Amino acid sequence: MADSVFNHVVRAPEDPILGVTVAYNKDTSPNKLNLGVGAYRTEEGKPLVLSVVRQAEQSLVNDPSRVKEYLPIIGLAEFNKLSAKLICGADSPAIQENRVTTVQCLSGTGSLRVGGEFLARHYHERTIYIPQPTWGNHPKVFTLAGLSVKYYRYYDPGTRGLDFQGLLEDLGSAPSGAVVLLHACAHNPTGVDPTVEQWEQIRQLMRSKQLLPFFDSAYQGFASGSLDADAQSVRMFVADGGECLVAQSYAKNMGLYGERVGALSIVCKTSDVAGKVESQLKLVIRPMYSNPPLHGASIVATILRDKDMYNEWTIELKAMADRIISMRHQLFEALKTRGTPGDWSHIIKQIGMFTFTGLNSEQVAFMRQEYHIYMTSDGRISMAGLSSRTVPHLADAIHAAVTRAS
Ligand code: KET
Repeated sequence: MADSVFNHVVRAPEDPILGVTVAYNKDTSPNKLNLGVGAYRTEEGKPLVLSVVRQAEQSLVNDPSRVKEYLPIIGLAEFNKLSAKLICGADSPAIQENRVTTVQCLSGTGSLRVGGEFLARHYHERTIYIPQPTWGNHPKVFTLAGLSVKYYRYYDPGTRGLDFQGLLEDLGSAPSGAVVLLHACAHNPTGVDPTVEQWEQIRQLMRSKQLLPFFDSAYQGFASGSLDADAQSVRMFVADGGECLVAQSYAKNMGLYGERVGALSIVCKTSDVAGKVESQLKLVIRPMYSNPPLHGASIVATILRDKDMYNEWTIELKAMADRIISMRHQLFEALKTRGTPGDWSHIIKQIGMFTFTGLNSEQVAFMRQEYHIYMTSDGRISMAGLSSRTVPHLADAIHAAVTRAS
């Protein structure tokens, strides 16, 4: 209507990641393939609900004592406790000393946002350094939380590896006290993680400069297949007695994407400080969404508290991680067989859900146009969306893009 009070509103572009799914859904080709969003698919190309999750849901449904009351502002207490243990380690002194406050949030994104707003209100340094490149939502989340975003060098396109020197230089010249966002494992989008030795150097540098670590742990278990191994970076920083923040997501590792279940933990120096921090986190959360949803956190708590279910989860998680690794090998071999120009060994070297292919935005557009293959414009493909059946199609498309469209 011409006289709408919203006439001046301009149409916003689609989200760079979730918008890929919107475009994919509109495509009518039977061969279309969505490698955009990081969401696990089975060999049959179907979304997967873990069998241990089904089991947990069944037991929740069958329990007549369960009600739908509001959770407290900080969520389900048992879920929070178990989440802190999952990331810090069951025998973590920080947990035993009551120095960790954990609040249930709306998955990884909500945890980052709540942590960001807490820092903007109560921390003396408002600058957060995030890696270049990083998950596309990071700069937006932290800017809207009230922090000022700067980048540190992370990835070297030349070597398709870590720009470790650049990282050390940029963190070394950051102002004392600045917040630093670190991907706990399976860096998105590059699939490139520091080695344990490099983590140790990062830790020493950050502690010597009082830089405050804010870990984003969205892929625990997805990198190596082991929950403990993938938490090692975080645990190194917790073990030194210093303070840090951790945002956890159960979207990928428990397949709970749409349930929006995650946690923010803030590791403090003393339990007194942790208690005060928690009281302020409530003031961040209450006016934002009041309190978090019950169902997803109940599933997670059911699984984490039960030894058998927990073990079953680790087996299913390892199977997902292994299938992704096998996709890496199949794609690498398929390109080798086709004699596709270039070195594609990064496909098997990179870690986690994604391959950062090195394809440019024209090549990505070409593959969408001609092959109905959807990925983000930076050339990131979700290996979890691939299957043995679709690898040849993708390899054909990459081969054509590299040999014709460049
Ligand atoms: N951190 C990272 C690094 C990340 O990749 C995601 C999601 C999140 C946090 C947030 O996930 P949540 O669902 O809020 O727990 N990444 C995938 C999905 C998305 O963009 O929302 C992706 O990169 O495809």
